[in-house]
Amino acid sequence: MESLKQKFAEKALALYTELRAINKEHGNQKVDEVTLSQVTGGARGIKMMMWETSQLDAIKGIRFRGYSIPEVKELLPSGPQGEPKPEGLFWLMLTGEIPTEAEVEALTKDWQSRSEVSDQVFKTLESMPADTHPMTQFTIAIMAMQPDSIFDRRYAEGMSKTEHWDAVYEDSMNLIARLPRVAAYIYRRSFKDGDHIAPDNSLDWSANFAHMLGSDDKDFRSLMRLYLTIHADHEGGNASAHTVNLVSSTLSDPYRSFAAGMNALAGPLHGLANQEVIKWIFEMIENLGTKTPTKEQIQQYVQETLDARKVIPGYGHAVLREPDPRFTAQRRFAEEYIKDSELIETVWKIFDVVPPMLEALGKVKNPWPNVDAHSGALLVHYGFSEYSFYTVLFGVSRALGVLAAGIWSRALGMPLERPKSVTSDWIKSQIQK
Ligand code: NMX
Ligand code: MLT
Repeated sequence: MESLKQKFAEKALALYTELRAINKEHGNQKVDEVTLSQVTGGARGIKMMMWETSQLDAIKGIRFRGYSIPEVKELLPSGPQGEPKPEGLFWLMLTGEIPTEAEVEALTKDWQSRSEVSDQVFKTLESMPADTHPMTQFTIAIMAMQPDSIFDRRYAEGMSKTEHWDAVYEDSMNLIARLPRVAAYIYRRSFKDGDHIAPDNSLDWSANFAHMLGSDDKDFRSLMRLYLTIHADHEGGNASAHTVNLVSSTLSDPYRSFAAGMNALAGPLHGLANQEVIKWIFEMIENLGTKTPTKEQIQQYVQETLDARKVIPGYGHAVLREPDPRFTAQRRFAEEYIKDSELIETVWKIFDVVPPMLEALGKVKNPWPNVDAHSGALLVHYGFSEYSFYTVLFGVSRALGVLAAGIWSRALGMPLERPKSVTSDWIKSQIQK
């Protein structure tokens, strides 16, 4: 057994035993109270699931096994320019430990050895019109890989419950290893006339992805390392993660559960917001007739969007109540690596203009930018302006968190997820009481 799997097995078995004891002794302890407006308001804040890989704080933002984004950047093994490698984050999410350079190197090699994508997947993609939305192509390609599921085969052969996590681990590792190739293939067939670029297996996961997309620029490789790290996980309640968790709790295999989660990510209030942001900015620039709009001009355009009863994409969050540290990490990257980008300057001006305007509406709980407010402008800077592809990039990264969490869920023997629903009559009957 390779060292990551071995390490995980030891930690997971210990936690499984500990949690059973905790549940036995304290299972009836109350951890939450639910109000009517939470029931009718999208279940905000209700504690109803376990998610080992990360936890979100409304003010401080995301913590991956306790580590903030600046700490992750500081501590995880990194590429040549100091941006963290997502391989290291995956290791951290599975073990709770910061890996060594050698451990990350070994994980890169493991993924390289699993990265071959079968021709059947490419044939499936080729059967779709090239202008099919990249997120639709992405979920169909994931499902086209499903016949490779080790979990599915071993379940049919009668594997015992104690082996579930092992089969999910194998599927998850294979899936993560193959996603960059699949995503790059979708990008090149959609936007580069099918002029595909073969993988370079001497590169780490992110740099190889950048290479297959069409860039060997060292700064873009660094951006990909950062991007694929910071989008990986945002605790379990977000729509894509929660979907994966729900579907995998039925013992549907990692391919099926991940594809389901990607359909949630493809919604404009969730991951698709990254394409909506840049589309909105491009439309604003065209509408105003300038690539360097003033704050007053931006203010006027924001007002028009709000008057049309549309949301300002990239702003607001269901949990966060301060600027998203993932926005700040991308801003820090832009300040360090990019000089004189009119588009990035515009993103920063929008950051000055939008929050007070949303605050003035009196109903928006969080007026601050989220992760999606910045990512598009960075990608455009490096030549990737085809924004309908952006959510696929988010999805490749999100695989790390949701699949790591899925391995944890099976190792801890989490049961079928099945919360309670109520009717409006039931709600009325409660009020009359
Ligand atoms: N622009 C305009 N109105 C907004 C915005 C915004 N950016 N954010 C919230 N509101 C409105 C919201 O539509 C609601 O209006 P109404 O009562 O008329 O229906 C009101 O403010 C209260 O909403 P909140 O409780 O503040 O937000 P909620 O938790 O329901 O939704 C989002 C969170 C993220 C869905 C919401 O802020 C939004 O639609 N933002 C824009 C889309 C976006 O950037 N999504 C990406 C989230 C991050 N991700 O990658 O997933
Ligand atoms: C995410 O990364 O999943 C988004 O910020 C949405 C969320 O956390 O609800």
